[in-house]
Amino acid sequence: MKLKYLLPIAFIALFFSCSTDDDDNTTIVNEVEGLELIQTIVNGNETIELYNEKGLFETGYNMISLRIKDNTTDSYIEDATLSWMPMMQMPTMEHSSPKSTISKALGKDTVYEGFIIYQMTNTDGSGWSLTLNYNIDGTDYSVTETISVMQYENQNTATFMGSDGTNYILALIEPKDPSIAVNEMKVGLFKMENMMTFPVVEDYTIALDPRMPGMGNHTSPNNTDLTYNNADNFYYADLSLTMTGYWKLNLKLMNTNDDVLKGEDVTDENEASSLYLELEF
Ligand SMILES: [Cu+2]
Repeated sequence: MKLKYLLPIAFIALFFSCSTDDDDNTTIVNEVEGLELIQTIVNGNETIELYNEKGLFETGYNMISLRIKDNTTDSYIEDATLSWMPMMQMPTMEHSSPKSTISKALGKDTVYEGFIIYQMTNTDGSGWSLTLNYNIDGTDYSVTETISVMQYENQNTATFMGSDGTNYILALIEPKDPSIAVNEMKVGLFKMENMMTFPVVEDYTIALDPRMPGMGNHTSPNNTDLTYNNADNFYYADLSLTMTGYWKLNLKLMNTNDDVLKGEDVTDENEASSLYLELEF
């Protein structure tokens, strides 16, 4: 065959293969793109997939995305309702942790999301289990599975008893990617009502004094204290980081009467507060 006959055939073949690819791409949207699978939990006819950015649970704040697959149809459930209960088994007792409700991720059809704050773990990552309760078309399901929670390298969570006798959990949420700038700092503050219940603490104030212990304990200008935002139930501040390295974020927790519940001022004699979070970048 001559080239002038071959070329049109090649073009037609190219055209059809391209258009077929385009059709596939528009119908199959990957709703968990950019996320890493942590674990799958098989429960009868459903498989629950757990995702986050790192693909593993760590101590501190974990934003988690979930999908439920119908194993019969191999499709993802779009109208389930879900709740969860993380549980840590300790030698003498068991306890849960601060967590959010689970809701449909914004703009997604098959992805649900929420957060869990693991306040501690065993050195080998053991100790935790996760119970998932979900409802599909009026039927309730429940499954409990062992999960691994690894220890994060810095103190991104503080568990402490305040001078009011209440146990609190404070967790750093942002900055996730700190830079030499005034960063938005975001933390969650919860109280331990009992072993299972950790409600948000509202309207307290957390004084912020970031320091670099490795460099004469210098601070930085233009920081603000953490204040409560009732729109999302987290605390926000301006965190000024003037150089890379290890920062100790010294904190002082005050209740609505301005009573100090935990933490001390950093002075020449006192190089750090007993309440702090750590950051390294
Ligand atoms: Cu524990």
